Amino acid sequence: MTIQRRAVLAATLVAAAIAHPSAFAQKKIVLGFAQVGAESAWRTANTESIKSAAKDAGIELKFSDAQQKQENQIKAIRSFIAQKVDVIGLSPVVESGWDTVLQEAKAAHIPVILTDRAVDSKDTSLYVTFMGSDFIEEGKRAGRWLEEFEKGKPGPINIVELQGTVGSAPAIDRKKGFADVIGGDPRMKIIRSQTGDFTLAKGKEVMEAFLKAEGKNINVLYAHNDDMALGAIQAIEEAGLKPGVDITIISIDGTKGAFEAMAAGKQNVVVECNPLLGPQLMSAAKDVVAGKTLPKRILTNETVYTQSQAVAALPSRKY
Ligand code: GYE
Repeated sequence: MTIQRRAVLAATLVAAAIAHPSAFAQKKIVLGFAQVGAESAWRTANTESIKSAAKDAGIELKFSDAQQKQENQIKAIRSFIAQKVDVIGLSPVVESGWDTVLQEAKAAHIPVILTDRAVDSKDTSLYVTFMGSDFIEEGKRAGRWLEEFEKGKPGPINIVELQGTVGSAPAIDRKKGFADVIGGDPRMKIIRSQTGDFTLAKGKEVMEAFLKAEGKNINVLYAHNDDMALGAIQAIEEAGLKPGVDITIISIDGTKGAFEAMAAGKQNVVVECNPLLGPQLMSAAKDVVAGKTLPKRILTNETVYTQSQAVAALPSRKY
């Protein structure tokens, strides 16, 4: 090409860009996100993190709240496919029953990123990556803390368990991890175990039933999340007992409510589960659209907080 022809071409392109700026601007990534619901403080923090990270990353977010119902999440995914979004983010309420809709996304060439909770699909090509916590490890951390706390004390140690949503990855795994650790200790016994659906109201209701049935027999409460523990603390106080003293309280998440309960001596320990997954999700969405390969599993870093550590960390707690 001659210098003159190049100059003409460049001038033509500049003129076209001025006439039609949108055609030359980089296309905004559209992310459809199928959220579980708004069942807990963890979930609220997770949703806020996703919304604000999308804004910061310049990603257009189509957000759907499924109110803890799988059928609503499946509907949301189908509508994202119909709208031809670039990427789908999914936090699956339960583990099973996703193959059909994930195959539909795959057939439409829309990549799916799993966040927070896992699916049990055998075909791992149905999603590009799964980012979130190791729930079995969280359950084990709860169990290990209890073993340490009860070291040298005589049994029996009667435990009641408030499980998360039936069929959800965190409920299944947190139950298993905890049982794996305490199972070898003949003093430890789970005397009651029931779902509280990860909500404060149900946690309170089920704890009331446990207290009615067991009276002063209960030594420990293991709750799969903070909200259920906070509901249970109310039930324990209403029954005239001292939470954190008469009944040892263990829960998972590490939200402000649990930290405050620990600072007040009403809860003994919390195993952290980080909900601030938004920035990680946005960078994964960008990578996927850019054609990069992601690791199949992205793990979140977490820790355990005791009462004194909670007091120190409370002022800077973000959720
Ligand atoms: O622990 C609980 C929420 O999936 C890790 O869901 C999440 C769990 C979290 O309702 O509070």
